[in-house]
Amino acid sequence: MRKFITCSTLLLCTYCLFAQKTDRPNVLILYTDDLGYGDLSCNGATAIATPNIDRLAQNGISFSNAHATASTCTPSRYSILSGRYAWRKKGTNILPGDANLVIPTDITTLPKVFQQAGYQTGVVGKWHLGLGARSPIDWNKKVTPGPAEIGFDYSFIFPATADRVPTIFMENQRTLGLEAGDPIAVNYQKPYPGELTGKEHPELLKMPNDPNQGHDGHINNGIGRIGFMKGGKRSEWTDEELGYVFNNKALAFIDNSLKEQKPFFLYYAIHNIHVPRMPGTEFKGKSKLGYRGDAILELDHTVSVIMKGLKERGLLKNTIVIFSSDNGPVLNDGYLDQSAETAQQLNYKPGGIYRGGKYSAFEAGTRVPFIVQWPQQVAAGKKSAALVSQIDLMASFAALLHIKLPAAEFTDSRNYLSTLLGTSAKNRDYIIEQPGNQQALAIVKDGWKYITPSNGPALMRGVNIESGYSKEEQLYHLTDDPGEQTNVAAKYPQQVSALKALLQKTMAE
Ligand code: NG6
Ligand code: CA
Repeated sequence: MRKFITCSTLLLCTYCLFAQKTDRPNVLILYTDDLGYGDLSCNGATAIATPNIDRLAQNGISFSNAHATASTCTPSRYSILSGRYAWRKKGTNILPGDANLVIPTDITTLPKVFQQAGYQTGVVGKWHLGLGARSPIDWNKKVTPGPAEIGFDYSFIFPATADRVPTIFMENQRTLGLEAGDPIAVNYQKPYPGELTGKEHPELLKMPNDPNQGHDGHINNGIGRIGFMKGGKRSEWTDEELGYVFNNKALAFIDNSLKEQKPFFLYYAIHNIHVPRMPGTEFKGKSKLGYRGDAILELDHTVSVIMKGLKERGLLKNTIVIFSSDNGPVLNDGYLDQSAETAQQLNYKPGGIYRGGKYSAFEAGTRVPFIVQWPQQVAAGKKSAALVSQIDLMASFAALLHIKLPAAEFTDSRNYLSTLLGTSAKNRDYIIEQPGNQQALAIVKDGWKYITPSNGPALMRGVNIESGYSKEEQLYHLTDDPGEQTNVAAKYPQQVSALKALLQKTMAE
């Protein structure tokens, strides 16, 4: 077996020659968590600088009307990986950390498309799509089905969110660092006798939770979490190491695919900037925006580490890098980390000009940063206002790689490759946006947006975000009113009927 060489100058080595092949570019999705459209300096933020992410935009194409399918995590991730709207399937809303896998193992998925094209596929970072097929999950054994069964050759993940138990890493679906004699047990109902909780022992917490929002169960690393856990003491992570560990695992996966002489598809689901925001110590206090801002700086650093890693391996030119987020921004999502206060002082708008945020039916819920860099094919410094959705990555990459999606299998994914690569300005016909409230949906077409009537408070108190829920029908003319200030449903009843009919038709498909 040949020894792998990491190089920046040996342009004639086999690996670099292989790396420069154009028919099967490497694909890296940098999928961030809860990052708002307005959280990047290239999208207008002034209170924070994100030079490394901005550089991606300068070297590629940046979209101003790109959407996750939902304004929360699990449904957006379900869609990007399966090419299907999550509202079609029950049980795909925000999952507890002990939920079972929600993506069926017998359907075509984004990573399976890459596998069919001969790629090495991997996921590193946050999972939050459930694991196993039976409850309770035995965390002390290999847990299947999981990433491997939906198309990832390699996985290095934490199971749910950083604020949910179990607070462990899993490599290829096995808990890392588990010791015999200290088995892990997890539940979301009641504490284990003898285990200290944040609720009873706030004096043990290094970051206070917001008492109105829970996060006062199991304590790991001085931070209260949602849910209860015992055992596995030496397998629990330290929040400050997450960025470092995931970056190393992402680069190690890339090295391994080079060794295998295969192109890679890496879905790097970056844990930042979800709560609890407890960035690496070197980033603490470095921004003007509390730990949320510090987490953005750490995220920007992650992008620099990964991009430098690609460059050193001679992979920059022929790797498609996609940078995006799973849903819009939230300031107070359960911990008192000064994010809301500092944002108010600096009049900082993480959603940019868009209304609402995470969980919301308003635009800031799903309109997220979206950048595509591919030096070999995509012109640098482009901007696109085309309507695009993460749900289309599956069909678009299938088209790029000449993989035929099974005609008999239903998906919502469509081929918009030319728009994504900037050679066309073609909009997606329409998109459907799913807020946290399962009763509501929104549809956007030709600059108009209709939100279905639903129950629910107009202001989500805990997180202090406008929900976009109303018992009235809502219609916004996004082209003239991107901030969704004026409901024009009464003025344009025909638009309302047309959008409503299209939504109903899609839901019936
Ligand atoms: C909510 C949590 C929030 C966050 C979110 C999931 C409460 C009160 N809030 O239920 O802190 O964990 O779920 O975020 O429990 S997401 O980005 O993974 O969708
Ligand atoms: Ca999220």
